[in-house]
Amino acid sequence: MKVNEVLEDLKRRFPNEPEYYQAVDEVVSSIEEVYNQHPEFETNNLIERLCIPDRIVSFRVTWADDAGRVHTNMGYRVQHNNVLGPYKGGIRFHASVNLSILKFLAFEQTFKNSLTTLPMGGANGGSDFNPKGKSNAEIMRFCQAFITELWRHIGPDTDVPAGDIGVGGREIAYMYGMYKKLARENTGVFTGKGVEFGGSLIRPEATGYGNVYFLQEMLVTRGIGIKDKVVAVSGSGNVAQYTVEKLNSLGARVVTMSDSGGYIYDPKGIDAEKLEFIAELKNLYRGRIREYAEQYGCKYVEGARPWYEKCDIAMPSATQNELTGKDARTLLANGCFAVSEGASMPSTPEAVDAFHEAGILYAPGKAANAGGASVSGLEMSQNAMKLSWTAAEVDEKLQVIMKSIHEQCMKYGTLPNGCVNYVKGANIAGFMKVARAMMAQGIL
Ligand code: NDP
Ligand code: 2IT
Repeated sequence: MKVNEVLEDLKRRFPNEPEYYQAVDEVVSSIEEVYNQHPEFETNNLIERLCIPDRIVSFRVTWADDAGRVHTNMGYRVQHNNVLGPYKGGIRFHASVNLSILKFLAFEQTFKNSLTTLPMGGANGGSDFNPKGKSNAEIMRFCQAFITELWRHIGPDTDVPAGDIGVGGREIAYMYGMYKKLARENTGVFTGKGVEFGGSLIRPEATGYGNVYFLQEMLVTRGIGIKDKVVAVSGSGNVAQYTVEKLNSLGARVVTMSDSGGYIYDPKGIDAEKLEFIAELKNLYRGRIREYAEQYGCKYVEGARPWYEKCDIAMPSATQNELTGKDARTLLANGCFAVSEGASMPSTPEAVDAFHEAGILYAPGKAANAGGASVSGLEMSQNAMKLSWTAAEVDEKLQVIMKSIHEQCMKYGTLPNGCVNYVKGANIAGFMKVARAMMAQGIL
């Protein structure tokens, strides 16, 4: 199959999966030229094998709430590609979860993990379970029910899940506990575990910190410093919180954060103390970002995203397609000169085109948010060696990896005019490594 035929073929064979087509379209259009320079790729039908997941496991998850009512959700694991190493990627618990979303995430993870320089394949999974408003005991029972099915498909050398939306340290710990009981082994089958039982230091921070490290690398290419820059961040979960923490430590001023209800605009900046309030609000009470505006007397905009506020830099860190073409044009009109994605595929194709046309610095999630997967890879290494590195050691390795990802993007994405197309760079660099490994391992 030719590379330009694959998208139509997928649409025909797998109807109604828009996020999946969107992720595939972005990759195939950036690799087409390189792909066609390698006739052996087409002879081996590499593109079709690369776009269709190796395997999808789906199952029913039944659990009882605190009142004794019995609920059934769907559970999934999309094992996309394991040519570089064990399947590896997040687990998402959100009411919107479906196969289109998980297939896009697993596809994207394959290239992201390739970029990390570590030996990991790509996967993603989750459930349409909605964790909002659930008690701790309900979360625990759900995680246990979910793993009762999933455990037979994962393992430290086969598939290593981690967190994503709705899945943090608490959920990983419950899933890991149940896995251990069923598998009768104590191995690093999940990443993002508690530090007391094999988790890596800096893993909770890694995605947000990594995104800021990547942003810094981009800014350096234009001789721009991060100090005093005004940054709009979306989201207020794991990725957003540590993005803001790192930005603050470097002297930037973060003026927005958001959740699924709306966003806050605090022109004085969300400093360390205010961030502590958000961390408590979100991590302990599962509260709403609106409460920040009540606490600190700033603006809250219900049902909107923060892209209409003036900023120098935007770091979308909530969810897919949260930044549209119209949002992108508004950001550009307000003088925004850099966008670095903490979330997975947060900008729509129209927004990405607008950033590219304007020639601003724009980093796609699969490069900029690869810090989380990278430290997950480092957690796997520590577990395999049965030792643990200090926070400083892990942070240093994370910085080296983010620098290397930036270099790979420059290598494959530098345009004749000297600008870097980070989408093209990340996709080609990620793809070439996977393609070479697939060619070497034969037709499978
Ligand atoms: P969390 O669950 O910790 O936080 C998610 C945040 O995004 C919350 O503020 C949530 O609001 C908001 N959000 C979720 N869905 C929507 C929606 N449909 N519309 C508006 N807001 C929404 O997740 P993470 O921080 O871990 O993940 C955020 C993004 O980062 C995802 O795209 C994920 O794939 C990506 N990512 C995460 C990594 C990790 O290590 N955790 C690694 C790499 C990428 P609310 O509280 O109202 O639900
Ligand atoms: O999207 C992602 O990279 C993640 N949710 C984390 C994956 C991982 O294996 O740490």
